Amino acid sequence: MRNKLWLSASLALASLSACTNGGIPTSNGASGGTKIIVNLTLNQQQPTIYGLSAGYAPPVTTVAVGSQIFFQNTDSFTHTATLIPNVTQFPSGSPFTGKALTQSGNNLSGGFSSGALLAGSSSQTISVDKAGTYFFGCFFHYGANMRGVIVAQ
Ligand SMILES: [Cu+2]
Repeated sequence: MRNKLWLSASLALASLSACTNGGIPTSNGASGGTKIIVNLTLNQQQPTIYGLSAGYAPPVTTVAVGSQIFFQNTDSFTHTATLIPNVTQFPSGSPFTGKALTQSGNNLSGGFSSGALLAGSSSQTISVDKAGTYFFGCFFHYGANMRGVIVAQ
């Protein structure tokens, strides 16, 4: 029951956000830039120099300042890709609040969340605006090490 209610809410959110993103398409891979695949089924946990990572491919994405990225959920589950601000390593417990479920932000330095990304859908386009190491993760599966890193240089 609770799950069903939640699913309806997230579907409503997803359709809302699809209409409010400055005309940039938000579904089916139409977003621009370097694609980070979101799939906890296929991308098994692996070590990185930043710690264990699962669910994102690649687990560490290196991109140039001035370019763009986006996330595409190819899984059959809902995920998020949400920045963990102001950290130099992955926090041990989940750093996220319910705000992660709403799409927000369009650059790395200002913070972002894909919002609840339904199966098959893509995030907004995110500008790589400032060099740095950016940690992010999934609201739903942080405890399963669904985490990744973007290195902007
Ligand atoms: Cu997830």
